[in-house]
Amino acid sequence: MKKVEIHSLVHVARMAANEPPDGPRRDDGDSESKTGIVTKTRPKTKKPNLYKVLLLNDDFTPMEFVVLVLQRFFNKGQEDATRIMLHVHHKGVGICGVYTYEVAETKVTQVMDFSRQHGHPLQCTMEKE
Ligand code: TYC
Repeated sequence: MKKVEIHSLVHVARMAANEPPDGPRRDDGDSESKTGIVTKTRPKTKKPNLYKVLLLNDDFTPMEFVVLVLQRFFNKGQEDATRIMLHVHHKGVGICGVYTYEVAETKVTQVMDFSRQHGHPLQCTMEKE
């Protein structure tokens, strides 16, 4: 009769119960019992890089135009848009929103194009958080 170590039996029992050798885990819903295919489920937790979109103050762009920009491109209401515009007016720079790279880049382009089309020197830029 072949000698079998107790811990090997535990290992085999866990395999039979479809548990990993180091103890039970939650069922991953991959139906290994149905398909015979073993997969690993690992939650994807990588956070995207985020970018602040900034408005810069100048002496010429009308306040109402800046408020319109904040409403149109940054989905701000009248009150928030006015607050951000006045912040930029007084401090020189302010945050319109925080977005992933491609969204931030699109917002900057939209604001720069819109401002130029209306003959205003309003500047918009982005910066990594
Ligand atoms: N300083 C401008 C004025 O007095 C208003 C303004 C606010 C301009 C914010 C740009 O990003 C800006 N008309």
